[in-house]
Amino acid sequence: MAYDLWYWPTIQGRGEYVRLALEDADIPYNDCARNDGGEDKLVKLLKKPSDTPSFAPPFLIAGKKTIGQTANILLFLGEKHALAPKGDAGRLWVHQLQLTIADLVAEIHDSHHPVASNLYYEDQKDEAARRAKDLRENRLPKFLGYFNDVLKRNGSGWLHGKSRSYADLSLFQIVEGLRYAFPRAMKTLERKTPQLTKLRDRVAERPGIAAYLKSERRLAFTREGIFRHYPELDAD
Ligand SMILES: N[C@@H](CCC(=O)N[C@@H](CS)C(=O)NCC(=O)O)C(=O)O
Repeated sequence: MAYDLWYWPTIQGRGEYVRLALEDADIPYNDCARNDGGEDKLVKLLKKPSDTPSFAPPFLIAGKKTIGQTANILLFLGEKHALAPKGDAGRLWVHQLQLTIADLVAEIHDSHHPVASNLYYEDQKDEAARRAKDLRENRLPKFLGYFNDVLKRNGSGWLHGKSRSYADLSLFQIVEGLRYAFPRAMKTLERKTPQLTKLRDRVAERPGIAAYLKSERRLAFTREGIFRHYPELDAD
């Protein structure tokens, strides 16, 4: 049975963390909103009465279950498809790492939309410049340094144990996205976080991921997504 993934059709966004897990583990799925009329169907589904309504995409339909929240979807897939450790301690640790990645994703988004998601970037450029400076100088070093330390301490090249989990795949996306959005800052930051760069390379070489990245299923980074490149927000 293929899963139905529902996410906005033209951006990687938060749907990408789910796609990377599905692609890496070769799990069949329909990226439903990318079909003709799919975006309208997504909007209708979000409004449809349900016992378990999702506040926002992504959400995954798995038989009778509809599962929302990126980290929650990954928790589900991790258990079902060996994308996470089996034991409680490892499972919760990987979930904790994923929630920390979700915090980072929100901060990255807020660097170009610090005042309101509903306003254009152009309407909050001054605030964005201040917020992006803090992201580059304080928050990214703290988050990336944290993940670099976790990788170093574990010592296998993965965040936990001896094999990849969905959190490793998500961290790959973080490095890729930040390289796109903040190329100058990342040059400096990656010099201090070599474990992260190695992880990025290891994930990119995985057969399912390498094939996905070459396919048309992988959308490009754009200024519509979470990672946006505005040269004025970047610096060494
Ligand atoms: N915490 C949620 C956030 C979901 C979310 O913010 N989705 C965005 C797209 S990436 C959205 O469509 N938001 C609509 C809204 O917040 O009104 C998750 O990680 O899945």
